[in-house]
Amino acid sequence: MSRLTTQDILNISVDPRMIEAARLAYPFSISPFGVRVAVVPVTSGLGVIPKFAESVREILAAVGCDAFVTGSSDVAGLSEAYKRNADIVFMADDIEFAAYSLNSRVFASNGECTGRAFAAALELSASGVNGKEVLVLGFGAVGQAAAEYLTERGTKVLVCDKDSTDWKNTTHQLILDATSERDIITGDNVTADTILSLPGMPIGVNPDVLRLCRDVIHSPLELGTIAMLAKILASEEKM
Ligand code: 2YC
Repeated sequence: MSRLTTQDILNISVDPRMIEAARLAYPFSISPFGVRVAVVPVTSGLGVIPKFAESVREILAAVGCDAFVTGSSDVAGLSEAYKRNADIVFMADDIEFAAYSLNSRVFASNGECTGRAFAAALELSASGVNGKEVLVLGFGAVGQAAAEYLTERGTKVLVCDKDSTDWKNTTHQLILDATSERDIITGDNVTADTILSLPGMPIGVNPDVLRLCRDVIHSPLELGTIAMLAKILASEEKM
């Protein structure tokens, strides 16, 4: 899991396609409006990333949540979240970025939610993936969740590791890059019909190659964060 920099999250923007993709990945009908969400800064390990907690708050507020960043960090921050009647707590250390419901035992992990949501966004952009082939690069938490979602949708999933060669000199219409490799996808891999879904950070494609493609799905924090909220709302709706 690559660590974001403040530079990566300076221009946070939420677009309706993200909510649609998150709802496809985790179907929910409850409105997020008024759901009280606390974002707790965590100082362990490499410490706080300036603007990280505020960016998560901004994203959740943009989808209608009543979101706040706790004044305290770490355990004191968690207690503050309880005292301020939060329904959900978002927090991240160097290993895990997760969301916990304070009303049920449901929790959401960023890796899984990011994988499913970027696969769902690819499905929306391609107007369906049933019976089509998708190249998934990288098989960590994000790649596995993406491959699982695409398989559920009847896709022929071709999972390749960043070092394997059998995809390097071939073009693909649908590619999901879940590695954190820079410039892993080249002009030899895309056509004007190619759609790229890029959950990996840093982005694995240089701008010249991006310009060759039909569509590019990339957001450093927004789509994964909204998908975590969707997973909790969807799970609690089923209860
Ligand atoms: O500011 C804080 O509270 C820090 N403890 C946050 C550390 C986040 C580290 N993780 C990442 O930068 C990202 C995750 C958002 C998803 C993958 N890597």
